[in-house]
Amino acid sequence: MVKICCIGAGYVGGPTMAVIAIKCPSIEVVVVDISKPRIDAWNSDTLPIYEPGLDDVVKACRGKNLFFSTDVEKHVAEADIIFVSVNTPTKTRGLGAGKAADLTYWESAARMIADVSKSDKIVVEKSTVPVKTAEAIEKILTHNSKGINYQILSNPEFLAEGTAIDDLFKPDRVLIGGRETPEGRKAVQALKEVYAHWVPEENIITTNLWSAELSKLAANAFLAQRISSVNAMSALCEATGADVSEVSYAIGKDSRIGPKFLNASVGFGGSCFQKDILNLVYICECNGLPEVANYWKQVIKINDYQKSRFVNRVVSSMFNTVSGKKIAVLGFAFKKDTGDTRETPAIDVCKGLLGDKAQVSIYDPQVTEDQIQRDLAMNKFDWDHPMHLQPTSPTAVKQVSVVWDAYEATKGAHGVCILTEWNEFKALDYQKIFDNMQKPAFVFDGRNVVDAEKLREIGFIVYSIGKPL
Ligand code: UPG
Repeated sequence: MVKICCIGAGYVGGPTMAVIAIKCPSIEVVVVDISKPRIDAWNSDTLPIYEPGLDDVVKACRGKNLFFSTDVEKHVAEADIIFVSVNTPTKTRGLGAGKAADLTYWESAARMIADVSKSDKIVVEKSTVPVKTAEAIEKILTHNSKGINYQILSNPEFLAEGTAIDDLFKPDRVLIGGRETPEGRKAVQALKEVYAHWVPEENIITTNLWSAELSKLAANAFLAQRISSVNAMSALCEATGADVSEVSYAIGKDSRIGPKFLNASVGFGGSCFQKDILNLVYICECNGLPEVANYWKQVIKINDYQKSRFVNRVVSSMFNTVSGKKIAVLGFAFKKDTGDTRETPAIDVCKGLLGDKAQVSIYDPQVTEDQIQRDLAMNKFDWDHPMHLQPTSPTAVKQVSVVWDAYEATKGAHGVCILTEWNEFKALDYQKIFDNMQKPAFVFDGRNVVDAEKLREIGFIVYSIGKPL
C-alpha cells in the first residue's frame, strides 16, 4: 500500500488529501499539522473549513484510508510520498520585506523530513513557492540525507475557494514538475499514477521543476491581470458613459479572450493573487528584470487604485464628508460562499471610510465580529503569520459595529456599500431599506449585484462599478 502524508491541514492540504483518499482506496492518506485544535476539528463533525461537498468526502473515508493527526514525525517517517502544504506568507521584515515569500515554515518542514526519514521519499511542493524553492529544499534534504534518496516534485494546486471539491474532482489540468533524471522521471510517474485514478491522462501535464513552479505564479498573475484590466476599463467607462458589463460581454465573445473572469469589482482579494504577484515581482527584480517586475506590479497598483477610487467615490458623492455618518457595509468576505477574509477589499474600503470618520455597520452572513475586528486592527501581511505577529485580543475599533442582519446594518444609514456578491443581497427588500435610511439614500454597488434601475425607481442614488449614473 502506498502511504501519503501531507504536512499542513489548511485550505489546500485538507480538501486535496480528502479527494485523493476517496479516489484511491488503495492509498493511505494522513494529513498532519502541529495545530491540535485544527486536527481536532478535522476529526470532528464541524470541519475547520467550509467547502460545498467536503463534509461528504471526509465522512466517506475518514478512519478508513484518511486520517488526521498531530503525530507529524511518525507519519512523515512512514510515508512514501510527502506533500508539503504549509503557508508561505509575504515577508514582513528583512530582505525582500513586503514582497518575497517567507519560507520559514517550508524550511522547518524540510529539516524535519530530513531528521525523521529512514527510507526514500518523494517530497511534493503543494503550496505556492518562489521559483527555485525546490533547489533549496533539495539542498537541505540531501545535505542531511544519511544515504536516503529524495526526489522533489512541484505539483501546484489550482483549486479556488468555494468550488474546491468540484475543482479537485474535475481539474482543468494537473501539473507535475520534476528533475529530468531517471530517478526524477520515476518520481513524476509515481505521482502521476496517483492522479490517474480519476484524472484523464491527457490532463496530467509533466514539466521540469522550474516550469511547474513558475506556472503557478503565472496562472495567478494572468487571472489577476484580467481583473485589473477590466477594473481599469471600469474607471474609463465611468468617465465616458460606456457600461463595463457591455464591454466585458463584447470582448469576452472573442474566443481568444473568453468570457470568464471579466467581472469588474471593487477589487480582487483572497490569499493568493496579491501574494503570488508580489513574489513574482521580487523574483523578476532579483533576476535583473525591472521592466518585467514593473509590468506585473501594475496589476497590484490598479487593484489598490480600484479600492481607493471606490472610497473616494463614496466620500465625494456624499458631499465630501462621511464624518459621523452611518455607512452600512454589506459583505466582508473576499468573495461569496466563503467566510474567508484574507486580503478582502472590504478591509481597505472600511479602513478608508473609518479614516474619514464614518460610523461603519457591517453585515456578512459568514464572517464573525471577532474576525472583522481583528482584520481591521491588523497591519498588511500580518494575517498569514500565525505564530507571532497576530494580535491576540485587538482593541475593537469603536466606530465599527457588526450586526447579523442587512436591515439592521442599513437602518438609519446614509449610504450602503455592497462589497461581496452574496446572492441574498440581490433579494433584499430595498423598499424597506430605503424607508429606514437617511435621505438622500446612497447605494454604492462594488460588485454590480443590484438592479440599479429598480433601486433608482425606489428613490436611491445608485453608483455601480463602471456604469453610467
Ligand atoms: N474576482 C473579480 N472579478 C472576476 C473574478 C474574480 O473581482 O471576474 C475577484 C473575486 O471576487 C475574489 C478574487 O477575484 O476577490 C479571487 O477570486 P477566485 O480566483 O475565485 O478565488 P481564489 O479562491 O482566491 O482562487 C485563486 C485562483 C485559484 C488558485 C487560488 C490560490 O482562482 O486557481 O488556486 O487563487 O492560488
